[in-house]
Amino acid sequence: MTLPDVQSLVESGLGRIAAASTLEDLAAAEVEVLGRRSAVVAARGRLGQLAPEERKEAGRAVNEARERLQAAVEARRSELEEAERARRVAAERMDLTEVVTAGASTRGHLHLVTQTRRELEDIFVGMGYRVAEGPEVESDWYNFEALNMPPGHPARSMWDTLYVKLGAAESTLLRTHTSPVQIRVMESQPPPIYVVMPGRCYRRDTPDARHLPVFHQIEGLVVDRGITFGDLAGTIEAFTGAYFGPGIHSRLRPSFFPFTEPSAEFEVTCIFCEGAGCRVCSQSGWIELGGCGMVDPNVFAAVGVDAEEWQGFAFGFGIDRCAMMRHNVDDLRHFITNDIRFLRQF
Ligand code: 2NL
Repeated sequence: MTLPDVQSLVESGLGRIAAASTLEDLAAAEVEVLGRRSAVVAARGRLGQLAPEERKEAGRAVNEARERLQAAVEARRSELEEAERARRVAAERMDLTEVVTAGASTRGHLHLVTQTRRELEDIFVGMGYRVAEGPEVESDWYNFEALNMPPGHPARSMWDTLYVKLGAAESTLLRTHTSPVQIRVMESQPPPIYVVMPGRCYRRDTPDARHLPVFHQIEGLVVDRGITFGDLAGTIEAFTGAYFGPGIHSRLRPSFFPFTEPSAEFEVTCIFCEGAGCRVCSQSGWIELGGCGMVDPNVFAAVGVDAEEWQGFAFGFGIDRCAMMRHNVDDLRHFITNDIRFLRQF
């Protein structure tokens, strides 16, 4: 055995190791290059045939060859392990952007009542109104007194109020309508005012298909010079067509509210029979949606608006009720049951 023999043995071994492209192939290469039947092991076996003076140097050369090959195997193994790890990380990488944008089904969507509220806001914003919000826990002043209902006024019994245990008895309550926000708006800015206030309201009620102790209302308020009942009727008609569609109209019928004078209920064409008469509208062709009227001078007095200079109208109706009518929902309680099969439809 000559030193060049050992040299070529190392070179071919290194070539085989470098050619291994997977960990399994490297394991096979290791057996071929360093295993019991390998050229290095055979060379070591032949050392005994050498003359003693040659044996020492040849032995060292064979040992070095074995060590170089062993080191090459280890180096290649860590290279392949690193590549393998990188490949696995890439393959198992969780692409969160993909999950988020995969489609509406995984992301969820706004509740029908919220969608309806936003659509109603958009309609009024399109007519030049601003949107205002206010607290859901209110004082007696904002919920009743400033709205022309002094303590003990019989009109207060129109609302079965939920009171909060805070301060003097019955001084703090969950607002029964969004009208307190209108009072706050009139207190905070001078006319002209064109504003709608959507929000959650509370009344003591036993839940059934048409009543819940928590519901959503949107009210509108206009205060300007020369505002007439005709402006009110036109506004209601414009809103009705915009929300329910061009075939749906509105009409006003005399009514009473403590904060408006004169007052009216407003009805819209029955969207189920389009006015022909059906079970839902009791054959009348109309469905009541809300109330409205000209702002009572006593309300203007409570907030310091001069009723000789400024006139105004206000209206209010249920957001939940609009959603029920437009989407043919037969029970208010669906809105709070949170059954995913119901929610997914909208
Ligand atoms: C209904 C009736 C209505 C108002 C709300 C109002 C507010 C102020 C002054 C005058 Cl500050 N009026 N709001 C007026 C008439 C009717 O709501 O049935 N809502 C569901």
